Amino acid sequence: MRDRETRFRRMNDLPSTHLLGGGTAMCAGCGGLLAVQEIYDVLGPRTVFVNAAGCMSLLSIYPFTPFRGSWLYTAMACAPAGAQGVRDALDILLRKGRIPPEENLDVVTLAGDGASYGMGLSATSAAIDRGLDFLYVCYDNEGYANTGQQQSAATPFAANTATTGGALGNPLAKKDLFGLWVANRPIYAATAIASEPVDLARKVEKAASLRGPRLLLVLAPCPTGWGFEPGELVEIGRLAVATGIFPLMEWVDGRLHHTKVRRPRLPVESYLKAQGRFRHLFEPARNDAVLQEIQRRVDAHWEGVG
Ligand SMILES: Cc1ncc(C[n+]2csc(CCOP(=O)(O)OP(=O)(O)O)c2C)c(N)n1
Ligand code: SF4
Ligand SMILES: [Mg+2]
Repeated sequence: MRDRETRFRRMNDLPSTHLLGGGTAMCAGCGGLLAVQEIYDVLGPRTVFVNAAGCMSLLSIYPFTPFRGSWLYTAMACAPAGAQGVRDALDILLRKGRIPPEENLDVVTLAGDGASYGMGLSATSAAIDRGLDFLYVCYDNEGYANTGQQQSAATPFAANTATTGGALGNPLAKKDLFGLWVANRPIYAATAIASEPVDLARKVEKAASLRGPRLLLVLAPCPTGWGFEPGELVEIGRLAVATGIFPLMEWVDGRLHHTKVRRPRLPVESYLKAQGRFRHLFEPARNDAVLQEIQRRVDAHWEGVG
């Protein structure tokens, strides 16, 4: 097995086709893929995925998909508009009696953070405004992973990506997509992660029981882009929750809840130092100022959480 440093460096040098080698499209230990599997286990085959271009698009190579349900591939910016078209078509077919009610499908947008936090945001906002009946699943691997992990609006402060390097890494804060959705007062919004499968399954069940715009924002640890071994996927996910850097939350009935409150929280450092993208904060010398700033931001979120 290659050591982490070599693999992380090599990842940043690879062209966009790096995921297609070796006869398999996806990387081992992909947190996004595990989340999609867990979500699909709950939703079942009466689902149509409307997928914005990204790593998950590699799951489906026309005319095949690994799902029993349906799959529609769209450009990065327009998956919610594609979801509207599919929903409208299904509604018309149902109204005209061309398909029986039992052939109705749940419409699920599946998009990465690059699409969701950036170029697809206006299509998302319009879909929420129209009250579109869809579940939006954002698998957030905190970068444009499919093209070599360039920085996105979801990249955390201080992380290194293919386009943010040096002693500090990304100087910007991660955009609050969950907060943007909540500000639009959707029927449902939640954060989740595959390494907390019971929490995730309950949220998918809840979301599936509701109608209207619904968000499931899933943190998707990415060994290739974040610089950890595939076998560490679940541990990285658990650390994200145990340190509080990724809060598990739910917005339902107009109220915000934290679904897992860990006391005491682990220092955020234990999550950061397990990943190549933060190595510059520890080597060749510790950057205490940045480490304390990251911890301060995490603590600020949890202040007053009961
Ligand atoms: C308008 C546009 N720009 C660039 C691309 C090339 N592209 C394909 S996938 C991708 C990365 C998407 O990032 P994200 O949405 O986070 O999904 P991930 O790759 O991380 O799964 C990019 C930049 C594209 N398909 N469309
Ligand atoms: S680059 Fe990351 S998100 Fe994309 S398939 Fe590999 S592990 Fe998954
Ligand atoms: Mg991404």
